[in-house]
Amino acid sequence: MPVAEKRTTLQEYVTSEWQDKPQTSGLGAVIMAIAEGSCRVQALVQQAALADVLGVTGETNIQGEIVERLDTASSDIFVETLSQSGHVAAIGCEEIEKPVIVEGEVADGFIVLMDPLDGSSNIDVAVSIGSIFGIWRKRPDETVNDDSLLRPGNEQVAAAYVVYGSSTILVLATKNNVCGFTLDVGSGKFSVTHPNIKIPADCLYYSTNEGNNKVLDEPTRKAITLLRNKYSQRYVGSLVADFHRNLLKGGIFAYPADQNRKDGRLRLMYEANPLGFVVEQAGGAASTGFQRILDIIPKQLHQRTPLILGNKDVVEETVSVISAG
Ligand code: AHM
Ligand code: MG
Repeated sequence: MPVAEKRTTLQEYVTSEWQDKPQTSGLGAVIMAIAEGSCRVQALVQQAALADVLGVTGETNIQGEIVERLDTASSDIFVETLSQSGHVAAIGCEEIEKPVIVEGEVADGFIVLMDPLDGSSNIDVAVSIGSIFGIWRKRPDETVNDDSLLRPGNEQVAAAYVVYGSSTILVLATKNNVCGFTLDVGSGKFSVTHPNIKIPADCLYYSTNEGNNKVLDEPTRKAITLLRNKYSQRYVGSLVADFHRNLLKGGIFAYPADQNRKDGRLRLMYEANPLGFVVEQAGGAASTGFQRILDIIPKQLHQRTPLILGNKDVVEETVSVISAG
């Protein structure tokens, strides 16, 4: 019997979690749209060059970064599945300059912010990549416009990410509950494999781009040195994969501000906020070095932020060194 048949499927999970709960009505459909999209994206990731999806499009995105063909394909797939879910009012996406306002908006709609393909530099070299989603409930009676997407991370109702690695795993976080589901490629179904994820008490790893050491300010360099002296280094260069390992094994990820990146490297709305939400629900913490990520009042859809997240005690210690100035 295929393994997936013996376990609770994602569909069963969302049905049992949220049916009869008006405040989360429709959220299950949004999650299943993410699952359907990620199933399609993982098929492209697996086929890679065979599906003719590797290489660059020749365009740069709103961040001025080179767009890989798989970035565009993933963005198109998730915009399609989320728009067709019937419960998404607007989508903000790393690859699309302006928000996608979904026609035929429904009253109980959600707003989804996404990085459809995280880890672009690893696409062509068969290293783990992923997708990241933050989910906000549309305000009652709100007519959605571009500004409707600029909500702080602490208003998220759920967040999810998918890692396309040696297996494909979807991690879903709602208030106080983080659950991991593994894809059975044969049936196309995700089933529970990692219930009730809590970040382990002991931090094993630190993940940072050591090549940036020379452009760090003195307090930040000191904070990274403390991490280097205590923990093993692991750095994939795909945020979602580095984050997932640290969540399951115990660890801290740091992409702080530096001389070349005064606002940091990573994006607030569809990288830092969703993963900040996940890590907090799993008992960890997420900070800029000076402020809780989820409390940032956003000004722009594509704004960047320094990001330090993982084990709460280690994040707090790191932040205290950085902010001591
Ligand atoms: P992407 O969303 O375009 O893939 O860029 C974000 C990625 C993260 O996944 C990763 O943590 C970071 O960029 C790596 O940056 P660097 O190569 O500077 O270490
Ligand atoms: Mg990314």
